[in-house]
Amino acid sequence: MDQLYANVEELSADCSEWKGNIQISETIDTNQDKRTGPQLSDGAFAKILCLLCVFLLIGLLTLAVFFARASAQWEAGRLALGDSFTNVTAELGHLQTRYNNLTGDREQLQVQFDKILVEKNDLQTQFQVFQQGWVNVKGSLYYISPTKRSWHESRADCLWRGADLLIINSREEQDFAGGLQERIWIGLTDADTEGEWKWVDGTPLTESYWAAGEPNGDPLRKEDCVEFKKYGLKFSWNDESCDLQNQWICEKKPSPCVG
Ligand code: MMA
Ligand code: CA
Repeated sequence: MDQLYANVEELSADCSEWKGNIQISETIDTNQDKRTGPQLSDGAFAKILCLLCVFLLIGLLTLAVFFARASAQWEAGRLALGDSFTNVTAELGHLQTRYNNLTGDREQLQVQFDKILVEKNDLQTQFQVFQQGWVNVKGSLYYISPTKRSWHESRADCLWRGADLLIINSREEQDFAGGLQERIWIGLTDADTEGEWKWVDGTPLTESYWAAGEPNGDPLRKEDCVEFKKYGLKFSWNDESCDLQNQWICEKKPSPCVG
């Protein structure tokens, strides 16, 4: 028990000491508040204000430099953009010119293409005609038979081909048929009226190339049809029996080219 009282007293003594300390420190703190707070001197305040002004000035100068640099960069950028715009405009002009030229070229090529297409179709038609045995000479098509038949069978073949036996109405045609160097039937006959020679289209004979002594109209042979016989000569025709087996020549005008 005595020990207990002794401890309490000891604690009480410690507490008193601690309280004393607190009071001292409170006194010290109170004294400090009175020194640093409201009692800032005018000189110190002016110094701080001056310092703030210096910082502000430095800040303003920094901003001014930054603004000047940004402005210069912006101006440079604007000029570069202007140059780019000028270049792009010039390039656009060149491209427009090139486009116009190419359009002109394309139109010319289209015209050429159309012409070539027409020529190709024409050649194709001619080739087909040639394959069928026709040759084109000065605007007329001629078919020379590879075989021999009578005059009437020969004419029937020409009609079947959409043509008729050759009617000679120019010196060129006479020379062309004479140049074939064969006995060949042409579209001339006097079968309707003896001695009255007519072409197969019904027109009368005006320009003739009879061989010497022809037409002799041999009554025994009933010579009502005309052939090339003396083919090496300008005057080469002979009247012959229509039943003789000869080659023949058909003639027709080319049909207009379609497509
Ligand atoms: C053949 C015959 C006739 C022709 C004479 C020409 C013999 O008959 O082709 O038509 O007139 O030859 O000599
Ligand atoms: Ca004769």
